[in-house]
Amino acid sequence: MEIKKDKYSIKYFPADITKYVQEGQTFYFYATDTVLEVKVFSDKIVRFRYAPDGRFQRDFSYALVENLTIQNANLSVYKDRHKFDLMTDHLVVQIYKKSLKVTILDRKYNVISEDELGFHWQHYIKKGGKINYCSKKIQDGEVFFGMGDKPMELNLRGKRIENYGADTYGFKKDQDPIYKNIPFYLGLHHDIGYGIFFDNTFRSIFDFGKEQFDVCSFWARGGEMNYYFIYGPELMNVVEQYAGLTGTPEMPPMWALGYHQCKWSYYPEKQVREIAQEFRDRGIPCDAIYLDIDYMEGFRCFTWSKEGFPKPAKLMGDLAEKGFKTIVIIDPGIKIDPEYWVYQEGLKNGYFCKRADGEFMEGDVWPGACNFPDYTNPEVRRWWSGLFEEMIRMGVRGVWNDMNEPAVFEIGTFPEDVRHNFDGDPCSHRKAHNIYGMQMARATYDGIRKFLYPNRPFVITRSCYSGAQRFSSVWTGDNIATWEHLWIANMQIQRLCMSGISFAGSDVGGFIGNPDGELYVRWVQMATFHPFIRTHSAGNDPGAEPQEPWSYGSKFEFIAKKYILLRYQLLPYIYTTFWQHSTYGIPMVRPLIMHDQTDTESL
Ligand code: NBV
Repeated sequence: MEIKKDKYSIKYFPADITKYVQEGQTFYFYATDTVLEVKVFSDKIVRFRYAPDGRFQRDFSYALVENLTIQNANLSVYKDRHKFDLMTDHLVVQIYKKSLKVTILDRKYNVISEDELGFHWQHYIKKGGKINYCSKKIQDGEVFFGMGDKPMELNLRGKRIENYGADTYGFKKDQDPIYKNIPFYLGLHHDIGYGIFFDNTFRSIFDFGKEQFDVCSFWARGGEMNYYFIYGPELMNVVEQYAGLTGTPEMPPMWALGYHQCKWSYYPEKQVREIAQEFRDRGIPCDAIYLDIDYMEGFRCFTWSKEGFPKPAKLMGDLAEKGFKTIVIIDPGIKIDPEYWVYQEGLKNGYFCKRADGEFMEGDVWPGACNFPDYTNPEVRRWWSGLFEEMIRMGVRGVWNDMNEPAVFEIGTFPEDVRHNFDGDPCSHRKAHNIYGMQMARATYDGIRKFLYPNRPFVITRSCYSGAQRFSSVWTGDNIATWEHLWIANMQIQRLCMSGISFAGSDVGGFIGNPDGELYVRWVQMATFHPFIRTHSAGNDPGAEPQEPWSYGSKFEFIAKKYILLRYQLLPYIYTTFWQHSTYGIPMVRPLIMHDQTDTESL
């Protein structure tokens, strides 16, 4: 029987260029129905955007800094029978008439990046829109880095990576996706480093030579093929320029770089006080103590447990006197409870996400059945940021955003039909999923920043998209107390730093399970040199042992203390490193490859 290929499984390719138009630093190449827009952002940054049916979508990005300025590039254009050469002071961008293929070279005509099939697409009849692909040749000896928090070897060559953030309790080495969505990678070959930032919030996939040894491709199930090419040639320079596009954090308060202590959960307040006192009695510096979900009344955000934390302002005041900042957790799930003011406000104003047919998005999380604010709506973000006023007045000094992949019990995350405002261009969850956590962190940051002024804000988030570093620090989620996870955490922090997110740390000692004294102190030693250092553990788990610097006997306490003290000795240096990061986008932790990129084995 003859199998007919239906039009939806066919991959389509652009036709040949028939005309081109230049408008300043932007070029349009027309190939029958397909248009390629090439926008030169600087001598080293070029954006490629494809409209397969001739119509571009809204040019909107959550990732880019506001008011991104386009730098004047010294541009010239040459044409021959086969192609157009767009020249800047650093690059030669060749657009081939055939199928809109792109090759990018340096000014010595070394190939940096060369399309294999280049841009092509498939109709996505099941869900709507198109699956937009781009494939490039892998150059001899090429290695790949970046992509956020992936818990694997630094070099991604031979791997396939996916971005669709997930709540991945006890994630394993090589598990993918996990919490974060950073569609940015760096390539390095022949001592030439470059970056590709694929600014598409749909589920995206990157294949670094797994399917075909010598082909690197990336695609997304919706949206547009819209990517930035960033030329180094130094990897350091690529990361700096990526930071120029997606931003860097403001300077944090100095205390945020000190040692932090956390547990799920210190409860009731008596235990918080005891832990704080232990630190002071033992002369172990500690700047922040965290309250996990049990500080709330029935897990209702912005409330306090009457039993466990009857006088929160007094507690936080007393902690402040001892030199501790109090950080509280806030999740996105708002308990469906007609008596609860946050729920009432959200409901009255229509701030919660709805399903396609108009019902509210309802899902179980810690408080039981919940609705979820639509942080992609600017009005919702304003409301959410206002909710922090009272907390700050009472003494909260930082906020911890968890479960914002978003996580929902039983079903994992929101169903794809859930609707979002997406800053005025409504869409389904397929498009908003990867930026949900980032927009939550943004709204949280706006509130903390406003109400803490003139003090500096501190926010930490589990999920994020490119650009979230402007608003928040991150941690790597629910890791495990094993030696392998110690290694994983070190890879994740280096990878995050290369991916524009420097203010990052892991749960010291491991969240799940109990480390022994040696593993715990090794973790403290490592985290001493990570931008963010916080011990955290699932203390509520059956069989969980205490996880504080003194929990493993005096020998290990001595070592943990020694390193925490070293951290404080290094604070001026770490603070300066943060300043370099904040000002120039220089990563705070730099893998060896960033110092000697001629040696691709030096990882
Ligand atoms: O709020 C409880 C935990 C938190 O301690 C942890 O850091 C988060 O990653 N949270 C996850 C929810 C429960 C995890 C099983």
